[in-house]
Amino acid sequence: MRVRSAVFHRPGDPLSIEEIELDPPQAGELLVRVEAVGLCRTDWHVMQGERRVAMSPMVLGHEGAGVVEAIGPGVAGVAPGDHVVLAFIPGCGTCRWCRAGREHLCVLGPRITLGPQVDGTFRRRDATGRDVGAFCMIGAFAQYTVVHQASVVPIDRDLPLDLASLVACGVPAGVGAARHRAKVRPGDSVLVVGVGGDGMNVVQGARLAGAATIVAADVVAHKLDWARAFGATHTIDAGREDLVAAVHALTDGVGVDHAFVCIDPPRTLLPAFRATAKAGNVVVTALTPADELSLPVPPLELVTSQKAIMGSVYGFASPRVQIPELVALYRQGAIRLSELVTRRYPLDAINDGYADLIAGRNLRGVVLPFA
Ligand code: CXF
Ligand code: ZN
Repeated sequence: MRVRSAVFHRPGDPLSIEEIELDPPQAGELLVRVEAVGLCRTDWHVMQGERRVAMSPMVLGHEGAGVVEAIGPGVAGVAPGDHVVLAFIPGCGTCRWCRAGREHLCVLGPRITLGPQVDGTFRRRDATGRDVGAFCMIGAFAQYTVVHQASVVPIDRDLPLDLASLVACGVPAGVGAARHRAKVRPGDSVLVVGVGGDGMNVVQGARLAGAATIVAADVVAHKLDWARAFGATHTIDAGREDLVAAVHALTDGVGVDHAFVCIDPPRTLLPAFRATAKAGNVVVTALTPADELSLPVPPLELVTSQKAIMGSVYGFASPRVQIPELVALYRQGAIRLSELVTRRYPLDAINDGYADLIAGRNLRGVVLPFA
C-alpha cells in the first residue's frame, strides 16, 4: 500500500512528506494505523546529523500509538482492533536481558538506528524502488507502519491515542529515570536540569516517588511555570542565576540527593554534578552527539564526593512492564498526560512542529497523521 510518510534524506534538511510503498506484515509483524506520534528531540538529533543513522532515506518517528489493522503469520497475543503503543526498543524475549525482564537492554537495542526490520529486510520502498528504513524499527511518522510484535505493547482501548503516544518515550524516560534509575525515595531532594519532554516527566516521577524538594532549572521561563504545575517546588532560571549557588542556597549548602541532566550534557553535567550532595546520584537522560568523547567531570571530586554518575534509557525499565503501569497511574490521577501536549499537527506540518520544539514553544507536539 502507498502510505504518506515524513522521510529523512540528509542531515540539515527538513523531513520530506512523501508517499512510500509499504509491504504487508511478514512473519511476526503487524500493520498498525498510526493515530498519534510525538515529536521527540531524538528524531531532531537525527535530522541534524547529531545522532547518526546507518542509511537514508528513513522514516523517522518513534513515539507512536495506533490501532492494529492486520497481523502476519505467527503473531500471538495481539489482534486486529487492538490499541498499541510502539516501543522504541524491541524486546526479542530470548536474550539474557529480556529473560531477566530488562527489555530496555535487549540485544536488538543497538540495531534501532540501522533501518531494516527486526529480520534484517525492508518493508518500505520509495518511488524509484529504493529501500527505505524505519527509525527504531518503527518509522511512526506515517499514516501506517509495519512493525515486529517485539515492538508493540497492547493498551486499554479507552485511552485516547494522542495521550497513549506519550507513554511510548518521554513519559517512561522521565518518570522511570526518577523511579527506577535514581530510585528517588520519599523526602528526597531532586534537581532537574532541562524541563522539556524528558525533564518534565522526571519532575512528575520525582513527585510520584514522594520527593520533598524538586528543583526545576531551565533557560526558558515559561517552562519553569509549567514545571511548577507538574510538581516542582522551586525553580531556577539557569540563564540568569548560577545553578550551583542557587541549589546550595535551597539545600542548606548540601546539594540535592539526585540530579537529572535532561539537556545538553556537555554543558550541564558539571553544574549538575556540583549541585549534588555527597554520595548522591547524577542521572543523564539526554543524548550527546556520538563523536563527543568526554564529559567534564573532575576526577578528584568524583572520588572524594563518592557520587554516582549513571545513564538512563527508557526509564531503566522494560517498556512492556512500564507502559501499562503508566497508563494505570494516569487513570488514578497520579501522573499527568494531557497537560504535556502543547500543540497538535497534521503530518504535513511536522517541520513546523519541530520548529516549535526547538524555539521552546512546545513541551510536546503531537502529530495526528489522519488529521
Ligand atoms: C532514544 C534513546 C537512546 C537511543 C536512541 C533512542 N530514544 C528516544 O528518545
Ligand atoms: Zn524519544
